[in-house]
Amino acid sequence: MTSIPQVRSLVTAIPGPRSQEILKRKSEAVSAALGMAIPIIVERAGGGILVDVDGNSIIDMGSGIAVVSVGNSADRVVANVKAQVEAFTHTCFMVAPYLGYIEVCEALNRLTPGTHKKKSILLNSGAEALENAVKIARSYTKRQAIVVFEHGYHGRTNLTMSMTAKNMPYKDSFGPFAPEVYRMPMAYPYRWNGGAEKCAEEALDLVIHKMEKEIGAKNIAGIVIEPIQGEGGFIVPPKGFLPGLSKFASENGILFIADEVQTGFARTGQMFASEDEGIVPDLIATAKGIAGGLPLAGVTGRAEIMDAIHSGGLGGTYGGSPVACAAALGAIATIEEDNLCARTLEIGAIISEALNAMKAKYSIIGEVRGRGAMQAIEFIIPGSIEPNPGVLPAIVKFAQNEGVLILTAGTYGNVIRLLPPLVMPEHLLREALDVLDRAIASAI
Ligand code: PLZ
Repeated sequence: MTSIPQVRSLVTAIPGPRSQEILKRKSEAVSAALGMAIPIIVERAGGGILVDVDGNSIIDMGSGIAVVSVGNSADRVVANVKAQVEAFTHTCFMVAPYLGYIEVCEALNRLTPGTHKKKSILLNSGAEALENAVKIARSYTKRQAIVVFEHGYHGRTNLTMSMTAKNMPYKDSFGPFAPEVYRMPMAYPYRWNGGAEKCAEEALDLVIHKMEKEIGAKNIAGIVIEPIQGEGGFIVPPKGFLPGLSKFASENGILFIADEVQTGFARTGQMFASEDEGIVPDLIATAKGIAGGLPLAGVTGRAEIMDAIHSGGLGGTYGGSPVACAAALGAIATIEEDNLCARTLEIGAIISEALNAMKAKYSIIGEVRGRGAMQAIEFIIPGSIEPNPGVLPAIVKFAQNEGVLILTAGTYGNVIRLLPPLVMPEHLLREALDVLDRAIASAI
């Protein structure tokens, strides 16, 4: 267990004087293009707590954007990383291979949905995983079109930025964008014209119709979708939408590519969110929660697809770094041995009950949605479904001033999302939810 006391405690205002000093240096040294969710400088972190340089202990409801699901500096991650850096730090897997990379691929092949023969490659980031999934899909199918969705997020490289839906801040002024990326309407029940029921009835047919008429099914290499959209605002499509897309893909020689970068590794209460409706993706992109905070990502897929690429066609200097692989083996062991999927369901029940109670009290809450330890609140102008991004800064600030870090999301910037570490003690979780409740009350 972490040595950091699992208590929320503020000894200065946020930011405290030492954080302020260092944040001044940040403004001098670091590009202004980088955002910052909370104005503190972190010194240590563990379990559900971030400790800043002023000695404030803040409840972490973001996990570094769904990364430290096993907690910061989790025991097995730390032990494996220490042993690995002492043994060796880098050879480049394509130059001189090592066991850790192979063991992470074995774990991915075993844990991802489907009992068919699978193979994997490892990369450094979620975006790089998506880039590679697209390369593999195009090479395997000998087709070029890639289908993505409104509100989707896939990264910040040129191709993945092109696949990402939202202009500001991800794309604005950064064009030209990659060709052969086609965006389909997303089955977004809350905002579907006519409501959630109509969404369940109409969305799949509409998307299939558009793919057939506007792209041509035989030109499509892959359909890329997050089973629950992350940055887009934790949008959960209605039951049947993902299985319908997957079926359309397999009937038309299209690869179904699940972007489980944010939803993967127990975040939603199952190892992968695709499992919820029994989806077996042809390719699955993973990152974030895979390695307890070290940069690592993977693409896992049907062996015949993964092996169809010419020799030397995939790779990179650092992909599957031995240190990141050691961390991943520690993180995966933690998830499996400590039953974090089951724990996530308990966390999810607590969050869902609290958020729904808030929804009943506050008319600025339009919808509460998500699954497991990935749940969100969408804020609206009362009496309408008009997005209400204006209330977020005050809510976030109130929470920060009370020692709780919460993240925002959403195409309309009107969503608060909760992504606590899956090892967060229950009392901290309940405290954070109580602070959020008071934060919303204060913002009305
Ligand atoms: N696919 C579904 O959520 C990363 C982005 C943070 P990288 N999401 C956090 C930001 O503002 O840059 C993400 C994701 C999904 C792909 C990615 C990209 O993963 O590791 O950030 O490249």
